[in-house]
Amino acid sequence: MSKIATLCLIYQHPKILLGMKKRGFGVDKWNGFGGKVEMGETISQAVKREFLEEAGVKVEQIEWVGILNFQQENDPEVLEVHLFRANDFEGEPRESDEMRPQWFNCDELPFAEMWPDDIHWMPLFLEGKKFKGKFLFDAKNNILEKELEIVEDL
Ligand code: 8OG
Repeated sequence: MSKIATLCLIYQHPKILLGMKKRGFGVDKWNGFGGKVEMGETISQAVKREFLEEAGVKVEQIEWVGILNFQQENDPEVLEVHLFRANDFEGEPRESDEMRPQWFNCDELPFAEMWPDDIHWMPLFLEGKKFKGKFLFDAKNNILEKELEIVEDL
C-alpha cells in the first residue's frame, strides 16, 4: 500500500525557503511545501498547486531531485514522497492557514525543528545530487532504519 506526496523547496543559493507547518501531519516542523497528490492530477501539477495554496507563490520550472519512502513501524502504508527543487518563483511568499514561510541560510537550517530524516538527505539536495531513500520511524518519529543512495537518474 502506498500514497504519493510531493515536497518542493525553493533554493536560491545561499537562501532556502521553508515553511513552519501550522496544523496536521508534521505540525510545528519546518519543511518544504507539498502534500498528497490528488486523483486526476500529475505529480508536477500537485507540486505547483500545493506551493500556491501553502505559500501563495507560483513555481513553474521544477526539477525532480529525489524519491523518499517513509514508513511507520507496524504500519504497512508507505508514503512515497517526490522531492523537487525550484530556483525561481512568481509572487511574494505569504502565510497561509497551513504554513508560515521563512527564508533560511542553507548553513543555518533548523534541523532540530525539522523531520529527523532531513539532516541526512539535505546535504545531497544542497549539492545538487539526485537520490533515493527509505526511512522507517517508530511511534516517536525516531529513525529505526535508513537507506539513502545517490542515483544518476530517478
Ligand atoms: O498533505 P500533508 O501536509 O499531510 O503532506 C505531508 C507533507 O510532509 C508532504 O509534503 C510530505 C512531507 N513529509 C512527510 N514525511 C516527511 C519527512 O520525513 N521529511 C520531510 N522533509 N517531509 C516529509 O510526509
